[in-house]
Amino acid sequence: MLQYIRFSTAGESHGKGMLVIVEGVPAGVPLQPIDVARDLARRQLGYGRGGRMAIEKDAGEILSGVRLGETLGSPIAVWIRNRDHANWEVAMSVEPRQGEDDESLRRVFLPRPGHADLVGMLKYDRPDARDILERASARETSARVAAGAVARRFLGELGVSISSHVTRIGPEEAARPVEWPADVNAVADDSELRCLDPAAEERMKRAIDEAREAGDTLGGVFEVTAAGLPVGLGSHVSWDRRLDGRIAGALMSIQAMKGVEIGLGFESARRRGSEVHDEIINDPTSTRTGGFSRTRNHAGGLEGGTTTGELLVARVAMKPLSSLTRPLASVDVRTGTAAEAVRERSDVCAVPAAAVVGEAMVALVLADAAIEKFGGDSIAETRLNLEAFLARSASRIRQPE
Ligand code: EPS
Repeated sequence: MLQYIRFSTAGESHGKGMLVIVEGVPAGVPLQPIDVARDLARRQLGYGRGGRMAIEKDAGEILSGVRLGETLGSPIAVWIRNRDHANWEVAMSVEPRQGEDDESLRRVFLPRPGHADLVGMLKYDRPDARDILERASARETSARVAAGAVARRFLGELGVSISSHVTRIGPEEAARPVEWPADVNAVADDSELRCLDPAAEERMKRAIDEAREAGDTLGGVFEVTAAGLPVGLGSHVSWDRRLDGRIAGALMSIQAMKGVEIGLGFESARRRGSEVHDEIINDPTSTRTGGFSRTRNHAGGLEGGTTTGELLVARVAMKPLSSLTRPLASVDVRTGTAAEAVRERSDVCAVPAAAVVGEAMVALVLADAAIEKFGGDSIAETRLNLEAFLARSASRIRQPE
């Protein structure tokens, strides 16, 4: 499917830095360095992160596509420097290095189970797993978050806001809030685990401490929500325009993600239809939903691959990180003999950071779907088209006799 807002990232974890180019954002979107820096800083947080985050101070430098605080409609490039590169200049040198040994080049011959190390070495015919793991690293998500910050700013101009929170770390699950906060991110950003349940958060932190002491790692589940969406993004007409698939694909593309649920998700497979589907009521005041609303939101804001205008809800399962300080069994690829996998410095748990990356990926998909639906070379044009569509939907509504 043609993408209207596209982005590409480049960069290795311990190379010079990460670069992202975002194309297709209309002109006139207010965008300042702080918009990017704020999300990059949020991605660096979270209880359970390792030593690397003390080194990096990601802010991102906007290189193009923005002038005097507004987008120009041209490609937006953002550069994120890797401060840690100063410690890796030999091992990550672009030029060949003569006379260096395996240790100074930080070559890796002991692939980690669960990581891209082994399949990447085989696929790309590389003798050194460093050639693979540097790009497979979730450091790349910093570039996605920079792109997502641009998409978020664009969506903000259309009245759409995106939040995330963590619902599970390993065995510990958060209770759903009795009263849902008006601004989920305002509450989640104040929590070390982006968790809305303070009691569960304490248990989660203990679980992370225990995993760290055991030389192990923990995964979890986070939820991304998008509020203020208009009805009609995505489409039922072709498989690749269905928004459920586009959102799930984007979220599953994040390193270490193993599952995505929309709305009630897997639970809907256990229930009868009458206990799943959200009944429709006439609601002329609710313009974003086309003048109708629902008694509940099991659909998670999507029906027929199209937004309903209700809250979009996607939950994502993250596996435990595959760099363990107490390594699993592997094979030395030089000799074929059994050996422990390499010990790489890493995080014990990165679910809160992954939630911020999830926000970015959802923002990028929704921004793309918004341009697909409303077009516009300027944000003013996009907004006019959105308003005209909603006015047209409202004009169709019949008041009950
Ligand atoms: C990562 C390993 C760790 C993480 C890194 C992802 O890096 P290092 O090997 O330098 O300790 O800190 O995440 C980031 C650098 C980041 O910015 O999120 C990995 O192997 O995927």
